[in-house]
This record gives sequence, structure tokens and C-alpha cells, in this order.
Amino acid sequence: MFCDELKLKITAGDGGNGALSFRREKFIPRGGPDGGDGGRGGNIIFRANANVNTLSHLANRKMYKAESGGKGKGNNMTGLNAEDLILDVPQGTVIYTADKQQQLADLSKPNDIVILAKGGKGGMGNLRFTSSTNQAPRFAETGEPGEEKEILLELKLVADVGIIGLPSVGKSTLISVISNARPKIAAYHFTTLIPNLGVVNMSQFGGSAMESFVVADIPGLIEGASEGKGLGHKFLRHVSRTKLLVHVIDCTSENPLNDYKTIISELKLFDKKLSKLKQIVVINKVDMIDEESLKQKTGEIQKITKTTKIYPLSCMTRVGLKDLMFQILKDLTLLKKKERKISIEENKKVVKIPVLHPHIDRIKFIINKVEKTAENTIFHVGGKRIEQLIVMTDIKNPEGLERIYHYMGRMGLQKAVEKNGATFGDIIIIKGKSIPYRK
Ligand SMILES: Nc1nc2c(ncn2[C@@H]2O[C@H](COP(=O)(O)OP(=O)(O)OP(=O)(O)O)[C@@H](O)[C@H]2O)c(=O)[nH]1
Ligand SMILES: [Mg+2]
Repeated sequence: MFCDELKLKITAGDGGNGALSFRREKFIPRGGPDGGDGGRGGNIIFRANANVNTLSHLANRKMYKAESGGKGKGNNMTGLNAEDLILDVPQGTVIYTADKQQQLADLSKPNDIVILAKGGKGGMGNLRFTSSTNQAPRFAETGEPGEEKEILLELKLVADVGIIGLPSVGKSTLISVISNARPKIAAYHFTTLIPNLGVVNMSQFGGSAMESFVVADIPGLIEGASEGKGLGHKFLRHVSRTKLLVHVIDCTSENPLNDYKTIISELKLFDKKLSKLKQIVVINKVDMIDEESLKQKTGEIQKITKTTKIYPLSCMTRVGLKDLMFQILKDLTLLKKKERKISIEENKKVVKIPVLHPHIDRIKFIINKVEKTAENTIFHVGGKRIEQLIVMTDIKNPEGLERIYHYMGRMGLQKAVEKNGATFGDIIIIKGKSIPYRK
């Protein structure tokens, strides 16, 4: 199976700062606080798009950042929420953490979406901090920074079309002339050892550039392949997921009819479903024989395939190539339409829930380390909620610092450090900011 890999850094947008502002109007000498909240930062969203085939459009940048939320303003004006940054990826993209230790999303169906980095919350303006005891708060929250992640995208391409046939019939040559795949081609059997995948773009045949599909070329099949002979059997599994098979026969072979029968019977033995897939039969290397013998050989196969048309082809001279490609496109479009109909029916039954990345960490706070120095004790504290508060609060502002003490008390953090022996002069460090312990 073909994998395309890409490492990216993504950063969601920061929340906008809340405003610190007081009403200033003529004849109102001491206006109250009127600072509005900041807007939310943009999320980074990945979406499976059926019209995208590779990850290459994302590869020209190593980093993606969503817009930040707007700042809050006076007169209780809220900052604008930023737009989400939507990155389209092909169907079949699996997303991991950069070290590949954890799978974050599997976008296997069209329009599957996942929020991979959440935009920061907007900070609250000073108006929100007004209370009966503090009528003129001189503090507003800063916006929360957007989530930041390093991720690994891996594309598991699922081919639409599988090319099958005996060894050396020209399967790899075919994929090399129709797609971007550049497999090894040689005049001996089993040149292809692992499947090759290629993207076919119909524009090279005079079709639309929007029409493209994925083709797989697999190692040659031989008699007994279904029981494990040769190499092809291992890879028949991959073609089982294709929608259409292109069965290539070599017209220079001694007995093309027998070759055809061998493959048909191996497919049946391997998997009944596979043998029922729609097949386009191609007789290749027609540049090597005269018209008379081609007619005769095609006729023999035609007798047993009955209605199925046999496509004469030369990968060398490209004779018959265009006809073949448009036939593949036509059949594939029909098959996809059918599939879409079925999936729409299925979708009606199931309520679709977008894959949302769960909040990994709901812990309010945690004491990570207690470090004793000559003069004092340093408590290193982490945790989603307390970190969020710290990054959104300017602790140089006395009212901001007061707020942190207030929440530390409410969360039980104050008690927890006391239990660990905190005394005057000790320090609590959260997200790199130092807060002196106080009783
Ligand atoms: N004359 C002629 N030779 C061809 C044509 N197509 C392929 N060949 C030759 O046939 C030989 C085998 O081609 P491959 O594409 O490697 O065959 P394959 O089916 O992929 O073979 P395996 O990977 O071993 O199963 C090569 O020497 C090609 O150059 C054709 O249309 N005309
Ligand atoms: Mg090959």
C-alpha cells in the first residue's frame, strides 16, 4: 500500500485580549468600566475531500496558523471571532502525533472533519469583572493562546482501479504511461515486488483536469497464486478494495486464451467477490503482431467473454490508450455513482457525528514537582484549567494576581501546596510564571 507522509506544525489562533476601558462621555465624569471581551481564535480543522488525491498541496509549508481573535474594545464591544482554518486532505488520511505514538483522527469518509487544534478563548473585558465589591476593575483577561501541535499525516491511498494479469504482460508499463507512478519495468517475470500506486489525471487524454483516479499495479499473478504461489496473492487483498479491474493479456504469449482463463480462475479461488468485480479486458503489445493473428487471438477470448469488449492496446505506441482510458473513466463514474447512492441511503440511517478531538486533559491542577533550594521551596504546577487561567491573566497587574490567588483557593491548589509544606517565601511556578506563595 502506498503511503504519503507529511509532518506539520499547526497552531490555532490566539484568543483576542479583553479590553480594559472606562466609559468616557461628556458630562459623565466617572464612567463605569466598559471593556468588551476578545474574540475566539480560529480552530484548525482537517476535512476529507473526495476531490483531493495527495498531500502535496500542504507540503510547501511546514507550519499552519489560524487567525487570532479580535481584541475587545471600549463601549462593551466584543472582538470578532476568527475564521477557522480548514485544510483539505484526501480521503484515507490518518493523523497521528508527530512521534506516531497516538492516532488523533482517521478521515476515511468524504467530509469527515476533525478539529485538531482549538482556537484560544477570547479574554474577558473589565466590564465582566465588575462586582459589588469592585465597581471599577482595572483588570481584563488576555486572550488564551491557540493550541499548538506537531502532527504526522499519513495517506493510505485506496485505489479505484486494479491492474491484474500474468507476469510481464505490461502492467507496470501501463501504469507508467497513464499515471505519475514510475515503477521498474523489465523483460523478466516478477519485476514488480510490491504494489505501485499512481494517480491518473484525465487531462493528459483530453479529458477534464478535475477527473482523476488512483490506479494500482500489482505483482504478476500465476497459476496457484490464490494458494500462495508467486507474489501476487499477498497483494490481491489490496485489489479487493478497488472498484474496477483492468485485466491485461499479452498478445505475444503462446496462448492468450489460457492466460485469460488462468487469471479468472485464480481470482475466483482467491475471493468470489473479487471475481465479480467489473473487469475491462485489455490485450497488450499489439505492436508486436499482425492484424490477422490479433483478430484470431482476440476472437478466441471473445468467445468465452461473450459480451465483454476486448480492448487492443500498445503501451509502446499508445495505440488504443485513449479509448481504454475513457472506458475506465466511464465505468468508474457509474460505479462511484452507485456507491454514492448506497452510502447516502446508509447515511440516512446513521446520525453522523463529526470526529471531534476530545479534551485530553480535564485536570484542574497537578503538582508536578516540589523542588527544594537553599532559600525556599518551588512548586511546579500544571493542569489544563490553572494553565488556562495563568496564560489569560497578566499577573503584573495587581488585580490580575488577586484573581489567581482567588482561583488557587477555590480549586484547592492553595491547600495542596500547604499540605506539601509551603511557607512564606516559597514560589509556585505555572507555565513559566512565578507566583509567590501567600497564606
Ligand atoms: N512491444 C511492447 N512491449 C511492451 C509493451 N508493454 C510492455 N512491454 C514490455 O514488456 C515487458 C514487461 O513489462 P512490465 O511492465 O514490466 O510487465 P509487468 O506485467 O509489470 O510484469 P511483472 O511486474 O513481472 O508482473 C517489458 O520489457 C516492457 O517493455 C507494449 O505495448 N509493446
Ligand atoms: Mg510489473
